[in-house]
Amino acid sequence: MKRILTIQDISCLGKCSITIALPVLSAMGVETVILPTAVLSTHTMFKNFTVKDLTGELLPIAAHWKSENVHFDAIYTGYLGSAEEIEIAKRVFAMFRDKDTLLFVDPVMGDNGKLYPAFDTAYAALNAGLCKGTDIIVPNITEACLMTGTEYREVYDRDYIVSLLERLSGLGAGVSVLTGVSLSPGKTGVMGLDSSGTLFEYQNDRVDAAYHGTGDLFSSVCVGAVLRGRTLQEAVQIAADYTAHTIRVTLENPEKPWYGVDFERTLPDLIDALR
Ligand code: PXL
Repeated sequence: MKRILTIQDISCLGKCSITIALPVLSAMGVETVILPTAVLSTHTMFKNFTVKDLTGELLPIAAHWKSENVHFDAIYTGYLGSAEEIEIAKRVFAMFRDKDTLLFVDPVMGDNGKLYPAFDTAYAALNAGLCKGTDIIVPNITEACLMTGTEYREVYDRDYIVSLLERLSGLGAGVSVLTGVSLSPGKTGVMGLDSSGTLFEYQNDRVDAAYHGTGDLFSSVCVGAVLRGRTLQEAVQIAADYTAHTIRVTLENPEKPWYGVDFERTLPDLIDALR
C-alpha cells in the first residue's frame, strides 16, 4: 500500500484540511500519516475560533519517523499556519524525499481575490518558495496571483490563465495545476501546464454553490488517485468530477449544511470511480 504524509491543520469542526484528507485518502486505499500544524476549534470561517499552535512539535515528530526509517510515497501540504511552518515543511521535504517521493503542494492561503484571515503578503511570497522543486502544485487563481505578483481578475479569458500558468511554472514546480478556472459560461474546472510546456484542461458543469473545504477535497482526491496509479490528467478529472458531485449532493441536503460538504455521503462513489 502507498503511504502519504499530509501536513496541515486539524480544524476539529468544519470538514477541511486533515478532517478531509485523512478519511478521503484512507477510503482511497492509501495509508495516511498526518503532521498536524495546529489544532483549531473550527476552521477560520467561524467566528471566535480557538487555535493551539503545534509548530514546536513538528520537527521532533519528523525526527522520530526518520529514526524509524519511514518512507513516504508522497508528501502533501495544505493549510500551514505560519512562515515558520512553511520553513519546517521544506525541511520535512528534504528529510523524506526519496527518488520516488512525490511532493504535492496546495498553497492554501486565500480565495476570491482575498487572503484568509491569518495571512499576509509576506506569507504568500514564502508559499511561492515552498513550491520550488516540488512535483505538483495546485493553487486556485487567487493563490496563483499572490505567489506570482499578478493582478487578480474576477473576469478573465484563456490568455490570462495561460500567462498565469507560465508565471507559476517560473516558481520551479514540475506541473502547475490551476483550480477554479472557468473557460466558458456555466463551466468550471482546471487548467495545467507540465514541465514539457504542454497545457491540459478539464471543464465540468459549474454548480452554483461555494462550500468550504472543496479545495482540500479536490487536492486529496487528486494526489490519492495519482498514488493509486492514475496519470495526473486522469487524477485531475476524477477529483474535479467527484468534487462537483459532492457539491451537488450537499445542495440537495434539506438540512442545508453551510460550513462544509457532505463527502461522507459520496465516498462510496469515489471508491467506485477508482475500480
Ligand atoms: O480549507 C482550507 C482551510 C484549512 N484550514 C483552515 C482554514 C481553511 C480555510 O479557511 O481556515 C484552518
